[in-house]
Amino acid sequence: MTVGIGGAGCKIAAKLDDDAILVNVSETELSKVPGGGRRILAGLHAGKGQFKGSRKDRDIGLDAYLSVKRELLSLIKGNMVFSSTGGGTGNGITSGILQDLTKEENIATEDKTFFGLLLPYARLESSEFVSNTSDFLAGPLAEAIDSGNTGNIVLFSNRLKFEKKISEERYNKMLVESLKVFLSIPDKNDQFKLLDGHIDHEDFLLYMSKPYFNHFSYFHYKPEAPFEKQLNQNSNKLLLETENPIEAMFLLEVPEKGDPTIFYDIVEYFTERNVSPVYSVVENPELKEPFITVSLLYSRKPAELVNDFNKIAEKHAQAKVQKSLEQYVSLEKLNVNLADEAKQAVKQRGDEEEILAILKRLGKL
Ligand SMILES: Nc1nc2c(ncn2[C@@H]2O[C@H](COP(=O)(O)OP(=O)(O)OP(=O)(O)O)[C@@H](O)[C@H]2O)c(=O)[nH]1
Ligand SMILES: [Mg+2]
Repeated sequence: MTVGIGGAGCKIAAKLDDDAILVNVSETELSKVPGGGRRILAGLHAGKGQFKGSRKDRDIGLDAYLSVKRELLSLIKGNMVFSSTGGGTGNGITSGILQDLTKEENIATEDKTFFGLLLPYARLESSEFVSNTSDFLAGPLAEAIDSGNTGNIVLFSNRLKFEKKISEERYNKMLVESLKVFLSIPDKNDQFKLLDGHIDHEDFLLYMSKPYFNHFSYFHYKPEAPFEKQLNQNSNKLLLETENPIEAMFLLEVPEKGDPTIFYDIVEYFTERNVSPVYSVVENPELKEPFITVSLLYSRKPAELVNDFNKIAEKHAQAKVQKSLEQYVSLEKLNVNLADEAKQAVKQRGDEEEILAILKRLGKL
């Protein structure tokens, strides 16, 4: 089951799962989400009618969390939660969940929660979204990861959406389709003939229950070319960039009568990096060439993650400062232009000597 929180979280969860539970503080926003299942309206203390969102204020989201805390904490167990990190509602309610998970003693593997978080593109999105995200990564998320009480965390990014000017609807579809490729690993193991290794539902669940960042990608695998190069070239552009993996999983699908031994090079690639991958090789008769789905778990320390994120945000701020500096510089340029003007004026009066004197005074000669 899937839980969507706030604007972005609800839209994405509803696309992934017809039974998704959708949570928001705004009745208007909730009723507009197409698809999905039950709606939960989180209550606001100060609310006089709840038709507005949290207006990017994470404290309002956190306040609303209190009204749904008990219900949500049991709903998210063993399930997937989607939220943006920039919006007030998504950020606030998800922060509340993470803070409560952090306090729990010991959460069983099958009860761990998977988080799909949508990060703003710092270069182009509003500064409130960016600072909410920094606070979220540095605070509730960092603490929850340290407590070991979350499952995998996937960091989706809106970078590609803005850079390639993709519509929200289409981008959400891309995010969901991409995640579905990763989530289909255990079903494909059931469905297709197994040639080597095996990932069953329990292995998959165990993998998903680890409190690390999950970066997954998929591509047609060419056995004659180095795996490392192909992995780098095909990194998933919908996700935040990855770090060195500490664990890995891959599913290799080969065509009928395909060579079932081409996976050894991939295992070797990982073992050279001290990672022993969980893997399986299956025969997919619909394929013409091998196809690989690979997931890397990495443990970017939250502080470093925040640093990365802040660096992008800082660059953005610097660009702004640079712009205003340029405006200032153009004032100076105006002085130079004034010199030209003076030159022009004197020229009109026909006094060449005077021109030289003026230019000298302006430091031009
Ligand atoms: N990819 C994508 N990003 C979205 C979508 N809706 C919002 N966002 C992003 O999510 C962030 C804003 O968060 P929302 O989820 O809209 O906000 P919210 O949680 O409803 O919080 P408030 O509206 O402030 O109450 C920004 O970074 C937006 O670019 C969406 O449908 N798809
Ligand atoms: Mg909203």
